[in-house]
Amino acid sequence: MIFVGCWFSCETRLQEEVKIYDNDFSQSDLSNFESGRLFDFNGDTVLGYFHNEEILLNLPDLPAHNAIKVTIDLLLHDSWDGNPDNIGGPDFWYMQLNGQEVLRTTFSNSPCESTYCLYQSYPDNYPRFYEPKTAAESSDLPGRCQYQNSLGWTSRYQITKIISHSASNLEIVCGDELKQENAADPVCDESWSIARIQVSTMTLN
Ligand SMILES: [Ca+2]
Ligand SMILES: [Ca+2]
Repeated sequence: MIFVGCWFSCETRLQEEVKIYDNDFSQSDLSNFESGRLFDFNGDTVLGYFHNEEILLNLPDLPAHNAIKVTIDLLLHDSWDGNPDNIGGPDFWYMQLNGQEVLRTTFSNSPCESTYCLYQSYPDNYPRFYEPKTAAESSDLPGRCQYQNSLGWTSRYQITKIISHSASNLEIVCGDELKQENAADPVCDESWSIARIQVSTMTLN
């Protein structure tokens, strides 16, 4: 038995974990997606890109379980502005598991100096104030469109959520509310994609 920390209580222990889904899109497999599309980013096939859009992944026929773990490798392209409430933001990204919002946050790819910094809420829910790219797994990737020839304009995050869950199906929704009223082409200004989704069912006691 493996001790899994204090997500539910400090006595909670993991009895079983079953990987039920693992898709890095290298096989162009979109079979469980209600809608979706793929593109090539920096040499890898990824799910995307999106701007003011939602994706929905439906996983039926799950084995018996009482918790679920979802891990998403998220790519944030170009000039995400984080928290500021103005013509450029806030730039929200969210995740829902069977209708329950488990993350609603903002991201920022902005430069950060003492005189200028657009803060983000991740790794917490909005509104909190962290420096741009806090908790990013990598932040030296090229942008997708506006800054496609510059490194440092796509950041990659690995986001893991564990929730209490026992239904026989799981519906994963990810989406954004991006705002860039002063851009001629807002989709080029900021967008996101997903490099990998992993899902495990868990039995905790
Ligand atoms: Ca922007
Ligand atoms: Ca924006």
